[in-house]
Amino acid sequence: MIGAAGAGIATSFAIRSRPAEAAEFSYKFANNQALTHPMNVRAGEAVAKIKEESGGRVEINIFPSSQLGADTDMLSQVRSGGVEFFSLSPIILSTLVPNASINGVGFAFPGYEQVWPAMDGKLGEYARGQIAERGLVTFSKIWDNGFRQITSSNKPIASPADLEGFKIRVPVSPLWTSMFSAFGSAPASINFAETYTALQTGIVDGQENPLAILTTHKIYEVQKFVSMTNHMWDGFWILGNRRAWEALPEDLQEIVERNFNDAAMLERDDVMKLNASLRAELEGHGMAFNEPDTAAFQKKLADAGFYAEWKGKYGDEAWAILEEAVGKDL
Ligand code: X2X
Repeated sequence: MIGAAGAGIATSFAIRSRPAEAAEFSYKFANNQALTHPMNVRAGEAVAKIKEESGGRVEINIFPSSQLGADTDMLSQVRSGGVEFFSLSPIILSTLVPNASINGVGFAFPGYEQVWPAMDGKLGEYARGQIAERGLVTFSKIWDNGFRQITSSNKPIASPADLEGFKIRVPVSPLWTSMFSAFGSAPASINFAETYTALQTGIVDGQENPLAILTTHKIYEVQKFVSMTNHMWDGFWILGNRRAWEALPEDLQEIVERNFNDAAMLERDDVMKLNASLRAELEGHGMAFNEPDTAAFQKKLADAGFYAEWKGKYGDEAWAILEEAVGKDL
């Protein structure tokens, strides 16, 4: 009797937990961006294709806007398997993979002409090697976040002196804190999930992000000035939990990886166009733009010992790959 009842319970449990229409692999993809950001638009297309091409075997559900948690929590979750995929700035990823942040060195990249050959070439390969050593999976094509610009609620940033004592939100990463400390600012490490509120309540007076995010995240509602400093280039690696990745048979891995990489290429194009064209739209929302002389900012960092310090931290090998990628001595 007990055996029969037990079997009955096991059967009904099995039926309930695996309905006929459920995908064989049902994975979550968490990220910090709004649904309207090209990252989620293109990722949405990619997961639809993955479902179709896999004959319904792989279903990836996107959780945007830090719905499942802020970046630093999600980084732990993707390591433990709480989420299977998570996209993260390489600069924040450096809290786990120190040298992953090297693309973010202040004023290293002159423009996109240097970014993509570097990230699709040696510098990206170097970063992916470091990520793999820490047990996470990532795809070969990094997604674009963009060149970062400083915004403020109370003044335009026209010269390095304007950054002295400036209360600025920075993402959680030693490189960001170090860079704004070198400017003499008062950087506060705050996850993106709490950034809008921190600006709204005046915990900080400024933040820095690419123009696409100023629009999709409605930062224009809580900031007035945009200073086009282009101080660092930032992207998003899609990170995967290794066990979840290895559970996929090779043919399904191929479908997932190819579609995410194809989507990355489309997303790069979307973001570049947005970052080049959004000024008028943001002015329409009341933002005021200025274009500071960035050479003065770079000199300030050099004088403060920022480059020497980070060359020491990353080591000569990584630094040489960076200098070759950006085509200049830093
Ligand atoms: O946190 C930020 O500012 C963001 C959205 O740009 C990153 O993910 C680094």
